[in-house]
Amino acid sequence: MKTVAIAGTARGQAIEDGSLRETATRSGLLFGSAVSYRELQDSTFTSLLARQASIVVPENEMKWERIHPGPNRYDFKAGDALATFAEAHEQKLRGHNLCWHRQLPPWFKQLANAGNAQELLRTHISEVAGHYAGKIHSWDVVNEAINIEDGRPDGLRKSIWLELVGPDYLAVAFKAASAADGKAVLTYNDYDLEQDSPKHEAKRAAVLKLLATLQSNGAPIQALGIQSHLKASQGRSEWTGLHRFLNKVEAMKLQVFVTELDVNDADLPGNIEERDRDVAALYGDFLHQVLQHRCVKAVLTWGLTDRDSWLNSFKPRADGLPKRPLPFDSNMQAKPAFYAIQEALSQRPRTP
Ligand code: 9MR
Repeated sequence: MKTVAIAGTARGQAIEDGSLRETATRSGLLFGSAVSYRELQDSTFTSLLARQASIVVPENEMKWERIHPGPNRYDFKAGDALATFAEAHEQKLRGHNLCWHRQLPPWFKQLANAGNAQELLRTHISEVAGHYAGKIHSWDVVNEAINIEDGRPDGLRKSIWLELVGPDYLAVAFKAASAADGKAVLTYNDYDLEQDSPKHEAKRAAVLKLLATLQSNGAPIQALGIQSHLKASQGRSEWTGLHRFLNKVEAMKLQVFVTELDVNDADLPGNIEERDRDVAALYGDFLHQVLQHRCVKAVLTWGLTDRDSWLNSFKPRADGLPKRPLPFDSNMQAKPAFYAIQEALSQRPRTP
């Protein structure tokens, strides 16, 4: 791995007053993070969020199971709370997400069938995107539709949507989102697109095909979200595949958002200084690379502090130590990752 992020730590400390929000703004970028409704109740956290983020996204609160708990019942309370916070702090708001195979409510699985699924999808999108119309910077319209392991030639995941609606469900979702909210940047969002590995290369190829198919079917898609859940143990990378991929996405006239960035330190030794250094180095290296591409307009981490990272509840370290995947630690103090992000944002090449 390059030493750039380590140098960034030293230099970063001299400019620690610059928040990530301000630094991103100076480079013509948005920086922000995913937020949970629980975090929004914590005033120490919300001061940090207001200062550091110019864009926010609800971690779970706009997903089907939360926002559409009954066939004819919508619950906008938690999503509205974040929308109000974002407005009060002049932050942009991402919507996540309108169509996914996970976090569907129990009623959906009982009620949905091949005869009504398309209509259920359209109605949901019309209600939810309609409710937030005018307030959303960008919607993740479809999330994680590719799964190479499922073995289909087009790479599409054998999801409940594919099963009940067929491959057209993606175009249906994008058209419904566009009808409900003509202003939001309509985005396709997926993971495993970053590394120089055969697995990620196959996924990049399938995503490119998917984007091209959507465009040729007249689906109103304007952006790609690369989730960027990175692993600190992945080792050195030239990011060759990612560069080629982003050039192609840019040629398709799509914007790109880094939507869910974090660095999983699962396989690093326990020592905190070493771990923080390696996590920061990967943040710095990755962002220096992707921010060379003019199509990349926003960077969001999946959470702001280690305290609330999904990685700590879902996939604990083998030694039981808490993971440290985000720019702020559990006491909301900036970590080396903060300075690495700050430096990468500040070095974004200027728009000509
Ligand atoms: O961070 C989210 C976690 O709280 C949820 O329980 C989980 C359920 O699937 O989803 C997590 O967020 C995911 C996001 O919505 C889509 N990309 C992967 C994220 C991490 O799993």
